[in-house]
Amino acid sequence: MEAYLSIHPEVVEALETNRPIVALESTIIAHGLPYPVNKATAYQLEKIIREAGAVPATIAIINGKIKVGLDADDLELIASEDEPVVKVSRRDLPLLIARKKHGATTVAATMLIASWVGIQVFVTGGIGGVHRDGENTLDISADLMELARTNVAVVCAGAKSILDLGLTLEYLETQGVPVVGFQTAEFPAFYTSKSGFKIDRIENVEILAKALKAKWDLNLNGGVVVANPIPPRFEIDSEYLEKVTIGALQDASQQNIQGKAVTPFLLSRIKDLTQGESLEANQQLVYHNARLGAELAIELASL
Ligand code: PSU
Ligand code: MN
Repeated sequence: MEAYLSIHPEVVEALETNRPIVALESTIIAHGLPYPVNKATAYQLEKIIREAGAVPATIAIINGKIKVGLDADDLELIASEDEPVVKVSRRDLPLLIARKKHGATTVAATMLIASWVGIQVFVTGGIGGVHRDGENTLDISADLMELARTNVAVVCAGAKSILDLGLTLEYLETQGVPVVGFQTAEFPAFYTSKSGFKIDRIENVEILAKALKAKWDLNLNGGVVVANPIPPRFEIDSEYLEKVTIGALQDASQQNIQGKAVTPFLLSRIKDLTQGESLEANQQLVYHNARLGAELAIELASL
């Protein structure tokens, strides 16, 4: 295992001294946001986590090496469009490592790597899920299977309504994955706090940390979805979003987009169709998640 990993000294020290650590994914940087906004966002996320008293650990693959905690050169490489950076989920890890390529890790791959090094809290924007028409296409993100088996709490703003949120929640229920709303009883839908789907409301980080401890003490393996709604002032109108989403889905089907290209295609189309309006919302919701993730990591470290 060690031969494949390169852990940043700051993260090594935090692990050894049981300081709170928050993992961050890199697909959101490489494939979720455009350059140079993505780089600025990545730095800002790390800054927020540090200021809150935790240590950030952004995860990516550089020249086939799994890196936990990136330096400035790594971040530049992942963010810039000059070199190919492959979207890496669980199944893509072996080939990418063998070929010594660069990769940006999805929620699934980031969770997996975080768990290998002992990081329990991971902050992202939104998780993948069951796509619309997923009952026919079987397009179900590997993020959901990873949540079923890997012991990491994923702080997110729910999942985007490009997905079928009802089927996504059903799948997570079947797999025994707790989905909790942070101070909300409604599953948030990324750009909006509204989806119409009810989830368990959790009132504060103390209860959340205790619930995670209980889950893992009892060997109830798997993750927890901590759904943290976008702050109201940054929300996008949900009717408008639905219109844009339908347009993006039609484009994807006309252009016969398949496999792991589907999610990045839809995200990029929505960004274009909203003329960038979604960008600010996207950044703000991840920052909001970073604050909660740091608080949670601090609480967990104190138990
Ligand atoms: N959802 C978003 N933004 C993203 C992603 C999902 O709102 O950037 C990324 C995450 O990295 C997630 C991945 O793990 O897309 C899911 O891809 P797929 O549907 O191919 O599993
Ligand atoms: Mn898919």
